[in-house]
Amino acid sequence: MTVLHIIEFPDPRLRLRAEPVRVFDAALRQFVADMFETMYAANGVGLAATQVAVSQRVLVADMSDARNQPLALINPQILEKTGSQVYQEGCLSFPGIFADVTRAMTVKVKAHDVDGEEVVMEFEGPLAVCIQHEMDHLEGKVFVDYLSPLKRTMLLKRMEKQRKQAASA
Ligand code: GNR
Ligand code: NI
Repeated sequence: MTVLHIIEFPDPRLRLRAEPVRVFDAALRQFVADMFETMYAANGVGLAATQVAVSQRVLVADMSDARNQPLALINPQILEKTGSQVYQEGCLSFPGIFADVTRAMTVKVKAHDVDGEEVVMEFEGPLAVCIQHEMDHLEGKVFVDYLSPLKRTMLLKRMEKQRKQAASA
């Protein structure tokens, strides 16, 4: 297994709309294993293929405290959304910044698992936030897109400043 490189804002590849997976083969299985390895190594709760510069509709997540509930969704589609919630989000492609985002409280998602079987699952609360955040990545959308221009500019400047400090340390 391999820990993949996570690309960071403003890498233009974060803006690509990912392509559907058409072949469920050993290479896909290996890629999903590498995405889990990468997510766990980075202490993330989710990861979209877009973030490792692979423009394919693949996401992984694990919101459990014990880090033992891996979930991989291929070609996910939202069937239903209900309610709303505000959650403080971060993103591995935006290190060091966090902001409140409003999203649906529950989402019902149709997807394929890594074997190509169709699955329909419902998510609620923080896991629903994570799934929506990852599905956005597959559309080229990122969490700061939901913020006001002022707030977005402030946070991106903060991220840039931290980056420069880290580089000169
Ligand atoms: O690790 C992550 N934490 C997180 C916290 C709140 C809301 C969403 C997330 S997802 C993020 C990992 C990531 O960047 N996934 O795309
Ligand atoms: Ni993210």
